[in-house]
Amino acid sequence: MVELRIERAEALRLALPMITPFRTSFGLVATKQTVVVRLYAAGLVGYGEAPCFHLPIYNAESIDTCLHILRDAILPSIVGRTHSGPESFVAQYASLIGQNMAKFAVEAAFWHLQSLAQNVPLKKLVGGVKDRIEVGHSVGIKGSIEETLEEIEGSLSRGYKRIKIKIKPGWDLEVLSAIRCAWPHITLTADANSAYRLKDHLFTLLELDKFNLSMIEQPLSHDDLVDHSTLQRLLRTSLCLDESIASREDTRRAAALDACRIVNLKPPRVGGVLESLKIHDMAQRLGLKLWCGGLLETGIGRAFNIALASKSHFSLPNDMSRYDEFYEEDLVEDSFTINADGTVDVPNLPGIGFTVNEDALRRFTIDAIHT
Ligand code: OSB
Ligand code: MG
Repeated sequence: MVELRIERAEALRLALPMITPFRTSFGLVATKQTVVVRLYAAGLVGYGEAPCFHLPIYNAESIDTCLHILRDAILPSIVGRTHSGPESFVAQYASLIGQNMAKFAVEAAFWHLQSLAQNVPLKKLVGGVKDRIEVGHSVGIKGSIEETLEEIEGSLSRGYKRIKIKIKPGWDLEVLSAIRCAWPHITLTADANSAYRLKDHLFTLLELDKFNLSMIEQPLSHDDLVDHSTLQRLLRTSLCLDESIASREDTRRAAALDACRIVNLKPPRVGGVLESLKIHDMAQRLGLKLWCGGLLETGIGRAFNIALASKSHFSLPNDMSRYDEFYEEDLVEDSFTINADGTVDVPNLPGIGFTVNEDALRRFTIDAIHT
């Protein structure tokens, strides 16, 4: 790592209209807001993204809390200081409780600066080893089963290797039966975003075993490892935790309780690149399978997910839909494409491997903070 003095910083609030609104059990996103952080050092610009939601519906953060914490705590703690590497950088704001997406965005921008200053690809810097990663597409809750089958047919034809559908009580067994009827053999998963309770929905949850799903993602509450552990004992299908895993400690606890067999690692949810690297190594040590999830990031956030997903222990297809499944336009000029074999190439260029489209960034920005 090289010493870098952060001269100034910016946090931009963006509003990205979605081509079709994305519905999960926790609500509807029609315009995705996101935060892009820019850090300036040594004549270079580093970018990071905090893919928060407009309200605390996925985790406890929102766009407003993220901007508040960046403006009033994180950015002042790092600007005007010289940092010898990511460890001492994150130590500046480590006393803050939570605020993981805000923390991730600034740390990501610092890793971007490091990769530019050292003239190496981000993939190298984080210990990535793969040239290509497998990718899947996440299908929101639709108005009808027909619409769901149509979207799946489209994304399979565009090369995605695995389909994940969003489920909730009342939108589960019937839609899954219809999908399995149409495609008995595709790699299929279901994500409930915490919509079920063991005491209310045990029968339905056990029925999910019929569909040969490669996992069931976050069926129960984010703070309920105990009930996840009970459910995992009753199911043949592997459980995967998303919202429940906000740190390496959560990963250790989930493994100790056998609350899941698989972890969906989202770098913004766990608050950093360093924390992601720790969870990667811990999952490997504890025998948990790993893949990289998404939060409807633009090409900026996806670049970090791709670099991390190129590490050795990521073994299942990652949520890495191309921007045009969700948005008219990306924030990078050279968005990744999906190869015919359902993979995405991991860039080998110095930096994040993609060129930020400053014009698009300006057009979608609705507010900005300067430190
Ligand atoms: O739970 O994985 C999730 C999108 C928004 C919030 C939560 C989730 C998702 C997705 C989309 O499933 C994944 C993607 O970014 O492609
Ligand atoms: Mg999920």
